[in-house]
Amino acid sequence: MWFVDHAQITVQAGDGGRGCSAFAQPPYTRFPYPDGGDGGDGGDVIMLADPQAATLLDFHFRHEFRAGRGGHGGSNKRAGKRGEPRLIRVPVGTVIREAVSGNVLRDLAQPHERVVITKGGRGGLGNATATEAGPGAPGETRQLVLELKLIADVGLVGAPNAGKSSLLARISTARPKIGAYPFTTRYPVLGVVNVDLPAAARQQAGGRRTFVACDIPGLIEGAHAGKGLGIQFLRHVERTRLLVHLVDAAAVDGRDPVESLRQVNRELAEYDPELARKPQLVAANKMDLPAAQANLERLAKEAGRPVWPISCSTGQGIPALLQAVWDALHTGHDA
Ligand SMILES: Nc1nc2c(ncn2[C@@H]2O[C@H](COP(=O)(O)OP(=O)(O)OP(=O)(O)O)[C@@H](O)[C@H]2O)c(=O)[nH]1
Ligand SMILES: [Mg+2]
Repeated sequence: MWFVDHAQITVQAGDGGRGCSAFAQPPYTRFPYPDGGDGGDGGDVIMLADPQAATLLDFHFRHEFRAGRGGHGGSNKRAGKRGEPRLIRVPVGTVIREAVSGNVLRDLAQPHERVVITKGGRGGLGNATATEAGPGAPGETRQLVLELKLIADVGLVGAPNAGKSSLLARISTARPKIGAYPFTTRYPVLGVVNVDLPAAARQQAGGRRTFVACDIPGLIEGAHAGKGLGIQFLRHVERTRLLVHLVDAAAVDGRDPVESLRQVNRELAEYDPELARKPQLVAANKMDLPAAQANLERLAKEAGRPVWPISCSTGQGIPALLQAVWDALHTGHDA
């Protein structure tokens, strides 16, 4: 499933430096002559398709990027320094549009492809080259919209009301609808999840620190035969690399969590055996409620491996779950 990550940014190239107006008069000469140097050109703003960038998440926090201005010219024909260029790294596949017109300026489809998106202003000429020293030209400013199509890495599955949307809302900037009734979620929602990683782990992952999760409607008995809503959307999780199976461990709506786990897995297998074989992490949600504790061990027994106790209300256990998701994505094994 494709999901479009958007960001809007302003980029400003550097202004050109001022040309210098100066006169030199060496000893024993009658007339001074002009020797003012040219101003340096302003720096360009360059966008680069970086294979290590995965999402546009960084641009949700930083919107303005500027390149350095050119240095002013000096006497003795000294030229001003060129302004520092500003390099903006974006994921491969980022489409750059002009915000106002919506026109596509560039589609950075190839790794390491780069484009000068705004040019620095030319430096002004000094009076050594021109009759009169001039100011530098202003750097170009542009409002840009960045767009990136993403594919989900992780699918969130579970019975209705398990807390799938609550989890996505907690771990990403996505805002799926949350409600204490089944089928609150009526269509898939994707979110970019930022994982807090130690530097070493990040390096191991090639600099990446985000993954994309997909929240789909809850799965009920008979889902594979079209009951409920979830089935229409299972294809959206078919291409994910990992499933996080959320269970309401506190059985708020009276359904036994172990039975629910079994049920949803059965529906996955009926829909597509491949889906049931996909690496799966089981997360026992609603651990803030006292009733949940007693079901933890039973759930682990049913799953045949440890489950991740979490609470979307308090946030407990979520960093550990994200770490496990991360490890599974980057080692190719489920925990
Ligand atoms: N106490 C408690 N309630 C929770 C927790 N997580 C979710 N809930 C509540 O459970 C209900 C269902 O949450 P949702 O996130 O909408 O569940 P869902 O799995 O997305 O449900 P569907 O979209 O209907 O499949 C809401 O009332 C949430 O507030 C939790 O950790 N503790
Ligand atoms: Mg939901």
